[in-house]
Amino acid sequence: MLRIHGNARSRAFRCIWAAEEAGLPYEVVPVAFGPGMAEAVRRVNPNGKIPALEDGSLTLFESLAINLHIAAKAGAPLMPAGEDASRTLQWTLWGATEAEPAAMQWAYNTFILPAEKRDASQAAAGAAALGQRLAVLEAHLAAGGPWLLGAAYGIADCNLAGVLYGSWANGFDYAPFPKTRAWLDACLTRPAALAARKLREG
Ligand SMILES: N[C@@H](CCC(=O)N[C@@H](CS)C(=O)NCC(=O)O)C(=O)O
Repeated sequence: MLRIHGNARSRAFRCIWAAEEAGLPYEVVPVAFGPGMAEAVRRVNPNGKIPALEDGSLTLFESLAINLHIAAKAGAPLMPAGEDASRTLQWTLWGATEAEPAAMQWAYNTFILPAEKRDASQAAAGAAALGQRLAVLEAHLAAGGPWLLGAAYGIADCNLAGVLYGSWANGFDYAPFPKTRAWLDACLTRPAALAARKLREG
């Protein structure tokens, strides 16, 4: 049994989604935001953040690493073999290091921080940085698709769409990126995504 520590309004959303895609039994060990959260989870995540995963004797932190683990347990097509395994790592790391910092800069200054703490110039800088990355993704999807690795949906799609979910759900302008928009729509309306979104969005 996968034990996902966190809550669906956190990055645990991604892991719930991955567990749903994998069709593996899982439970969410609820961890609420607020004072004491870090101490409550430090046993399973020394960073004091959520999510964390327990799977038997294994404990893992980092949402996207957790998802790679879940997909590896499920096997292909969620975690493909050979060169597509390397492409899966590429898009997952690109999501974490290229797309996510830009998306979060936009998100913090658009809807996460209280209104009086938002900085419009930071939001614009985040949007511009995210747009640069999305242009790369757009060209990739225009050359192939419908999924990141071609014909089969995989954990690379779940991971990158999970990173972009906050911008997709909160009004980022995807109009200049129609292929990306269509791909995100397809990812985030899969039955597994809808199950995770139900926990997050109510
Ligand atoms: N890179 C980490 C980020 C984890 C993270 O920042 N989680 C947030 C919730 S989405 C958190 O625990 N924040 C509480 C804090 O930073 O104190 C991951 O993807 O798992």
